[in-house]
Amino acid sequence: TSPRTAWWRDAKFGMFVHFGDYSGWGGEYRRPDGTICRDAEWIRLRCEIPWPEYEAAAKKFNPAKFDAGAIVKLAKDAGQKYLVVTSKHHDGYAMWPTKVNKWNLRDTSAFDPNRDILAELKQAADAAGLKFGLYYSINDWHTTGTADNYAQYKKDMHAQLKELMTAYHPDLMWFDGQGQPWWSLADGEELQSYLHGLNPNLIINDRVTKSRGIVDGDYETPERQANIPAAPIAAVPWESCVTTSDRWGWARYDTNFKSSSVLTRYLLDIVGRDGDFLLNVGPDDTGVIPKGAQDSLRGVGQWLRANENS
Ligand code: JFZ
Repeated sequence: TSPRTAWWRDAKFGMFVHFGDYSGWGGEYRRPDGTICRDAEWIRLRCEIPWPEYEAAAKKFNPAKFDAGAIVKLAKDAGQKYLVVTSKHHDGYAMWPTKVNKWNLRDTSAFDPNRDILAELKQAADAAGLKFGLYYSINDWHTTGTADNYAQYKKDMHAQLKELMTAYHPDLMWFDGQGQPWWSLADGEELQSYLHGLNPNLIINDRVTKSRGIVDGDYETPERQANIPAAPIAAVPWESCVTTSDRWGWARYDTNFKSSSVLTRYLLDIVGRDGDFLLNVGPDDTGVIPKGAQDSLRGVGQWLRANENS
């Protein structure tokens, strides 16, 4: 196995952060007929929110209490060694001031325009000695939902990824949303070599390409469901992502937080089978990680510290 991926193989435990304009909805949409539709980061599509209404809500999104130092401290307290943060989820909204379009936290929100949460997180992660990763969705409902010009979209995607690589120097890119008819194996391979051209040490997960039954990218990210650790694929580096509650993005109804002992058992199970555990939290509409998730994470860290010498 390659020295390039050594830090990731040693890391074992990371924090996944699902945070975007969708967090502002709190997982609930009141339909015109008065009924409530519930989802989380998929709310735009699943609840069929009209784009003008969805964009108007993004203009009011103001996670003023977002505190990168507090998030990184929580990860440290939990014993986590790396972060993976959603830079752009399926709704296409960029959490950094991209120049490619205005559908981003700088240009379409009520958030302080002088702030850059990815820069804040990168700085806090560096200060704490945590590795820094970014999630990026290949599928983009805002653009490709209706687009016929996928070639232009792919160019824009490369441009956005260059912005991310240049401004935030991620150690890892975590792709998702690759299962689209317009995304080919060749597109994934081209993207992977483009990114390695920008940083030869970058670690990239398998969802950059269509699965061919062997691992593409540097490691496999199986996901059976958000609540149960995935089964490993023999002899392949792998990571299981699981969320602390039932949803990835914040939803106000989603309060069924797993206990510290359940999460510790997941960690031991995954690590015992040579995987990494990427445990998700969803900051709320103000940017704060729900207390239930915080408590569970700190409990895992307490267990780790109590048992590190035994
Ligand atoms: C994707 C996203 O759609 C979801 O919102 C979240 O970000 C999650 C981490 O990733 O969902 C998936 C992706 C892959 C599988 C299942 C859900 N899978 O391979 O089983």
